[in-house]
Amino acid sequence: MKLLGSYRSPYVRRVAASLNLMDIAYEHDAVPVFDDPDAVKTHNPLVRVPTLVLDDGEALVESYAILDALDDMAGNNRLTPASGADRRNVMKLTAVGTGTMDKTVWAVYEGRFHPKEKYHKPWVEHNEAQAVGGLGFLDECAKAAGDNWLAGDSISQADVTAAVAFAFAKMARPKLDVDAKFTALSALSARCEAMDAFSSVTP
Ligand SMILES: N[C@@H](CCC(=O)N[C@@H](CS)C(=O)NCC(=O)O)C(=O)O
Repeated sequence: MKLLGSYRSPYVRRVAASLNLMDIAYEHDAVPVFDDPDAVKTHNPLVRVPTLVLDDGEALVESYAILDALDDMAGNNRLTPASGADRRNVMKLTAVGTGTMDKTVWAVYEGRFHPKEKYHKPWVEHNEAQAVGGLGFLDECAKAAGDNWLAGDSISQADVTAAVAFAFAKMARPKLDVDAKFTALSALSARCEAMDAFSSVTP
C-alpha cells in the first residue's frame, strides 16, 4: 500500500504513525497536494491527503475512514477498541484530537491562502482559542492518566492523535507556547516522539 501526503500534515502523520504501530508495511509518497493536485485527484475526488492506495488500487480517503480500515486489518494491533465504552472513550478523545488539528490548520490556512489585506485576525484567534481548548482538555486527560496512556495501559489512537495534534500545534503556532501551557500533554507527546513509530515520520 502507498500513503500519499507529507508528514507535515497532521492527518497524514497520524495515519503513518498508526501504520508503524500496527506493524503494517507501506510505501510513502510525500506528494505536495497544493502544488501537484493531479497526483492526488486520480485517487481522491476531494484532492486531499492522506489518501491510502491499497495494493489492488482501491483508494481510501479521510484519515478516520483510513484508520478504521487499518484497525480491521491489524488484528490484535488495532488502536481503537472494536466496541463498547472503551471504543466510545477512545473515539471521543481522538475526536478532540482531530478537532484540535482542524482548528490549528484553519488558523494556518488563513495566513497562507488569503492575501495580506484579507487576513482576518479575529477568525485566526477564534480558531486558535478552539485549538487551545482541545489541547487543554487532552492535557487534563493526560494529567489524570499519570504514567498510563490516555485510555489505559496500552497506547491507543487517542494517544497517537493527541501527540500528533500537539506536535503540529507546536510547529505551526509557536506563539501558543504549548509546551509551557500543557505540561502533561507535552510529556505524553515526548513519550510518543521517542518511539520509532513517530520519530521515523517526523515532518
Ligand atoms: N478530514 C480530513 C482532513 C485532511 C486535510 O485537510 N488535509 C489537508 C492537508 S493538512 C489537505 O489535503 N488540504 C488540501 C486542500 O484542502 O486543498 C482527514 O482527516 O483526512
